[in-house]
Amino acid sequence: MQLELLESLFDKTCKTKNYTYTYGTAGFRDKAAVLDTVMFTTGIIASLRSMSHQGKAVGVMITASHNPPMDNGVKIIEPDGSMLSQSWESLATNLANITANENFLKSIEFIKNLIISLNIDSNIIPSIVVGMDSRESSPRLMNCLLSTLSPIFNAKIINHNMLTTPQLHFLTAYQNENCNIIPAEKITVNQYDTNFQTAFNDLLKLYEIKNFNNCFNNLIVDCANGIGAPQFENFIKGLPQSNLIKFINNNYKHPDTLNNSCGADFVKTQQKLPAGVNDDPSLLTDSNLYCSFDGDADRIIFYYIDQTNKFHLLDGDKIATLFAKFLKKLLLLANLNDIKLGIVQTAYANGSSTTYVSNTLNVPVSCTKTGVKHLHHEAQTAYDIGIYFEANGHGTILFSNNFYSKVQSCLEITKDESITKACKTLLAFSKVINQTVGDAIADLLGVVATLLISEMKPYQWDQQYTDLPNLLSKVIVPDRNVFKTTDQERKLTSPPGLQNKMDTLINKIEMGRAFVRASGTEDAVRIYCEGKNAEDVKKLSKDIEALIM
Ligand code: 16G
Ligand code: ZN
Repeated sequence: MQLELLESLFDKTCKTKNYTYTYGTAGFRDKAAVLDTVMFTTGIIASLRSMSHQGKAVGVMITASHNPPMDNGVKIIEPDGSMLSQSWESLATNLANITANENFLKSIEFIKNLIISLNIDSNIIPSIVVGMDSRESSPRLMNCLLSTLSPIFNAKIINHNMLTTPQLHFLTAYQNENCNIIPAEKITVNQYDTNFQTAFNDLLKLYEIKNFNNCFNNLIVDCANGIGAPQFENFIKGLPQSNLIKFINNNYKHPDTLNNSCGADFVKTQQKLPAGVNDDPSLLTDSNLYCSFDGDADRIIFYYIDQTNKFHLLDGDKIATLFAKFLKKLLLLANLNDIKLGIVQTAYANGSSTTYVSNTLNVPVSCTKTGVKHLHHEAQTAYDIGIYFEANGHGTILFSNNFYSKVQSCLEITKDESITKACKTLLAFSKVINQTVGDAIADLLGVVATLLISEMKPYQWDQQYTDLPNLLSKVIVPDRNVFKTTDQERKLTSPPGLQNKMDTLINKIEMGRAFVRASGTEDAVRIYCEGKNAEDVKKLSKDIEALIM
């Protein structure tokens, strides 16, 4: 390693000193102004990660998702498109904090030890795929990230510039899967687009669907003024009926408006329409379907208004149950009863959805901690078709090798037309879904295809079950780290005695349920409450807040 060169790059780039970084629920996230040092070290960690995978491409995405415009963040993507392995999260954190708080030689010592302890061959050339969202700070932080890659590691860099987080996950995996056929520099977002456009169009062809008006007049897409806007505007050029799609909050060239009174997080937590819908009265009708992306388009939630203009949310729980009902029916039609279908949720899932999945759909349901990596892992290990969604709209479906081989062999054997069609639908549907990570664009295609094939309007989708009244709030406390949980974040173990006091309050209300957890992306503690009666829920939430503050 050229130590002098590394030291001069370090001096030039790492202006933030005496600062503690934490790898949160989904990477490092903070005020953009303090991220220079951690971007520099993340470039180094990504290179080492690629070298430890024999030079396979590793992705690095610069984004802070639904956070406000002045924040930013970074996360590393494994060669198969999944999120960074947890053992490397702590390595990334340690290097960032040594670099920010100790002298340069300590960072070098850490890097050298890492190379030795992980048996990394220093001759391997790393391959890094990078991308960023539309924030104002992203290009500056990209320079910090890239600073060591060529000079120190001689890395092969594919820079996709601005794209959505799930596009980068997909393209990282795609580059590795096709490394013997397609040169890395020929891979662009076009491959992503063509892949999902073709999958969607093939699925609709199976049912000869040409017209979307059975389900909705217009599909209104709120892009949170983020990177999803240009990417999806371009994407729909390859879709039928694209004239029915109308955009709002697509002002990505004004990054100060990002996530401001719009986007998936706003609509889900406020339970109301985003800014922009009301500007044009023609957009507001009960025959439209609406959806909101978040700032980097890895989440989506849907909604509609009824004839009295009342807002109805179709969140991640509703997306999961829509998919589960549809896929279960196909499995039954094809007699594929030994393919294990299941849903993975978090504690935030509405109690009604969990009851509906278990009692009405008769589909097994698991609960994990918040954060895609936990849900993804459970969906992958527990089921052949693992549907995972957080209530906030982050999720996807994973299809196992066992799924593909069973459906393929059924297709080869059967002479029955309806079984053939069910098998073809299952295979075609699995291609519409981005199996590397939750993806607003792919999930949108999945939802629209399901509604069209099932001939369902938004209000009929909503009729599956009725959400229990619920409230999510956040409080700022002196030290959120004292809030420790167990049982997939459903119970507190610390501060001592708090859970017992909460239980007394929860038991007082009908169908009461509540939990408290420290946020992994913000300096705050979140309180979730639900119950049969909205007034009770409000009171419960206030009472728990009072206990905490
Ligand atoms: C991140 C997570 C999201 C989770 C949220 C919780 C990923 C890719 N994203 O955005 O899944 O719901 O954090 O935030 O894992 P919180 O810890 O602040 O409540
Ligand atoms: Zn996001």
